Amino acid sequence: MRTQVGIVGAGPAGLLLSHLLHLAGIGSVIVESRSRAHVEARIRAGVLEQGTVDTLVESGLGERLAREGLVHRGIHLSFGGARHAIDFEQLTGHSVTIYGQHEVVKDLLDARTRAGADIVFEVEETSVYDLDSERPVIRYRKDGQDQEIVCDFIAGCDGYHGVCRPSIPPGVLRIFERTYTFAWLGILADAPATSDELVYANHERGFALYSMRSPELTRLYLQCRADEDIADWPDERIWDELHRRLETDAGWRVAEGPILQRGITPLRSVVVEPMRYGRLYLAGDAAHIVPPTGAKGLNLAVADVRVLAKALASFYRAGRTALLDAYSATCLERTWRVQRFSWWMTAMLHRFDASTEFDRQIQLAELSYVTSSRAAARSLAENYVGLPLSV
Ligand code: RFL
Ligand code: PHB
Repeated sequence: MRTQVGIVGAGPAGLLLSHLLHLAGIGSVIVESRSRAHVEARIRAGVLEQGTVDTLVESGLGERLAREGLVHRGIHLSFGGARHAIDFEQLTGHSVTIYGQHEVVKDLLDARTRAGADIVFEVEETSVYDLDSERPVIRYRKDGQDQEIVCDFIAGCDGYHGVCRPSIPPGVLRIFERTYTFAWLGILADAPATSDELVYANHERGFALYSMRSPELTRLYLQCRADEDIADWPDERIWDELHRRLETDAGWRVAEGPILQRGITPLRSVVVEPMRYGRLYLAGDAAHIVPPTGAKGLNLAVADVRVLAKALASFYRAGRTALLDAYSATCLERTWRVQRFSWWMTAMLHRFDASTEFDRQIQLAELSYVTSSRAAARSLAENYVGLPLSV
C-alpha cells in the first residue's frame, strides 16, 4: 500500500490528524491495534479548552458538541473546609466545555468513515522502518497476513506505550520525566450531577475531583497509592472517601449511583525532545504525558496535531519544509508551559508521601492566595482555559 501520511494510532491525535489532512486534500492511512468498539468506549479526559472546541467546530465536527457539550464558566477549589469559585469567564472572558474524549473520538470516526477513510483496526506487530529516508514504511500483521504501507511521512500518534517513540535510535531523544507515588482511582457513575462546575479538593486524606460527562453521569476521582489494587476498593469504600473529601461545603452532597466503569491511572510527567526523527513526527501522548490535574492531555494532543497538519499542508501545497522543521520546537514550547501548569496544579492539590507539616501549610497558603488574589486566580484561569495556540 502507498499513502502520503501513514498514521500509527486511532486515538484523538491520529484521528484528528487524518481528518485535518483530508480537509487539506492530503491522503492518510491509520493503523490501530485495538477494535473500533474498544477505541470508542475508552473513557478518559473530559475537559476541552476553547482552542480545542474551535478546532473541532472549524473542521466541521461541532454539531453534537454544540448540542451535548456542557459549557463551564469556572471551577471550584475546595480546601480547609470550604469551597471557592474561580470564575474563568470573569477572569479571562473564556470558558471550557465538558465533552468526553470518547465522544470526540466517536465524532471523528464517524466523519472519517463517511469520507471513506482508510483505517485498519486490530493490527498486530506494528513496526516502523526507514525513518530517515524519504520513503518511511509501516509494517503490521492483519488477519495473519504481513502488510506494508510505504509513506512520505509517518505520524507517531500511538500514545505513551506505542512503538514509534522506541523505534527512534538510541541517543537521539532526551527524556525528561517525573514519576509520582500516587495514582487516580476514577469512576463513572450513573448518578446526577449535583454541582454545575468541577470541584478540585485538597483534603488531608488526599486529593479528590468531582466531574461529570452529562447532567446524568458523574465522573469522580480519588487520589490513591500507585500500587493499589482496584479490588481493594469496593463501592462502599469509594463513596465513603468521596463524601469525606468532597463534601466540605454545608449542604452540598455527592449523589451516589451504580458505578459503570472504574480504573486506576498512575500519574506521570514526561517530555521527549525532539518530537521528530527524520520523517517520523510524534504527536500527543507518544511525545509527552501530563498528570491529569490540569485537564491538559487531550488538549495538548490537539494542539500538536494542528501544528503538524499545517506543516504538512505547507509541504504538499508549496513544497516548503520550514514548518515541518520547526514542528518540534513549536510544540515543545507549548508542551513545557502545559507541563509546568499540570505539575503546579498537582503539587498544590495532592498529598505527597514525604510532605511535612511545613509543606502542607505552604499548599494551604498557595490555595488561599489563588482564591483571594485576582492576579493569582487569573494565572490559573488563563492556563486552564488554554494558552493561545500560537504558544
Ligand atoms: P491515545 O489516546 O493513547 O491513543 C493512542 C492510540 O494508539 C494505539 N496504539 C497502537 N496502534 C497501532 N500499533 C501500535 N503498536 C499501537 N500502540 C498503541 C492505541 O490503541 C490508541 O488507540 O493517545 P493520543 O491520541 O495522543 O491522545 C492523548 C489522550 O488520550 C491523553 O492525553 C488523555 O486521555 C490523558 N488522560 C487524561 N487526560 C485528561 O486531560 N483528563 C483525564 O481524565 C485523563 N484520563 C488519560 C486518562 C490517559 C489514560 N491513559 C493513557 C492510560 C485516563 C487514562 C487511562
Ligand atoms: C474528567 O472529567 O475526566 C476530568 C476533568 C478534569 C481533570 C481531569 C479529568 O483535571
